[in-house]
Amino acid sequence: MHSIQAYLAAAKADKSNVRKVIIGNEAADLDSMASSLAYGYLLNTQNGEDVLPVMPIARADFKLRTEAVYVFEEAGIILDDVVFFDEVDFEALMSGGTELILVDHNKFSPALEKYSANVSAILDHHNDEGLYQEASPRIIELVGSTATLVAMEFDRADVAVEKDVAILLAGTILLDTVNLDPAAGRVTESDILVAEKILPLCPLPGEDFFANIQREKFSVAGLSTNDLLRKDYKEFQFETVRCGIGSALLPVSQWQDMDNNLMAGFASYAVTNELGVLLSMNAYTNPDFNRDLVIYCVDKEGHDQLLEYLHGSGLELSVIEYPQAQEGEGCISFHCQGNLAISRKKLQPLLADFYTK
Ligand SMILES: [Mn+2]
Repeated sequence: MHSIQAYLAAAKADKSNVRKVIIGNEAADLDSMASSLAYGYLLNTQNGEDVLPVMPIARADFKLRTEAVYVFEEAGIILDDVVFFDEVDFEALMSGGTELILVDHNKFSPALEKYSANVSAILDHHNDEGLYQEASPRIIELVGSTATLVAMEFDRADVAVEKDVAILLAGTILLDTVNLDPAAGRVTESDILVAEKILPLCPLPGEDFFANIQREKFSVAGLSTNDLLRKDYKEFQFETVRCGIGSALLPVSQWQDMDNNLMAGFASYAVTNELGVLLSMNAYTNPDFNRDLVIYCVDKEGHDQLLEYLHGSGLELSVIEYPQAQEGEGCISFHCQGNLAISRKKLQPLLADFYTK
């Protein structure tokens, strides 16, 4: 039987001779990964094409994409047969003329821009950046999820969507469109039409499947402090100060229960990434939406100056007491952030102002 699993195993076995690579965007979200697997399978089924989906993330980081771990598992995907970015010699493939199919983006990240000449096809739902005009097909439609466009390609090619592909695509569409809810402003007519066709092929009703995916997305079970910091992480260089900001989806109090020496975890993360400042913006719903902020600096003076500045910047911080003694280099403090409107996007320019004055 030609299953997606059989396809992946065969594609992996032949990975160094592959003629086409499919890759999603650098955020490596479920849409990027599931769409590349399903689209590769379609091209292979349709005309025996020698095409390899490559996950745009290192294998060790995949476990941080907890919703993808869950959906892949439901679809019966064996991770050993999936190829991750650190498992191919991308440079060698590209210089050997391997074609690139982009899914879930239509413009390369700066790191991959040099391979622009290899782009041969695009399937995406972001704004069209107008690049790679010779790509064929070049399908860019502003639907809720690339997975919807992949499902439409199955239709066009008259290839049946089997249960495993249905799970991958439907799970992605539900996540991306917030369970097809018009109030979330993501879902389009195409997403709904596709979902109506493929959801009945999934073992769980849409409602339950979505609830599970959502629960897995926010699950922090089994993640270390290092994992929680790197799961959704951005780095900024402000003059001479290198600043990292993580975004963890749990309350500080819960994190303190999971790790009784957060100082050590933050300090070692800062050393590894050569940071002067490491912040964690914690966002969670309990049952209302809340924010907490962790501030770590390599020196106490820097910490106190930054805290004073943030107090004057409208974050409405109040201290969360920390029960355990902290051991390690540097200075750490924990706060409840009363001003919920200040996200990482808004904090970044405030920090830029502070460090470049
Ligand atoms: Mn997407």
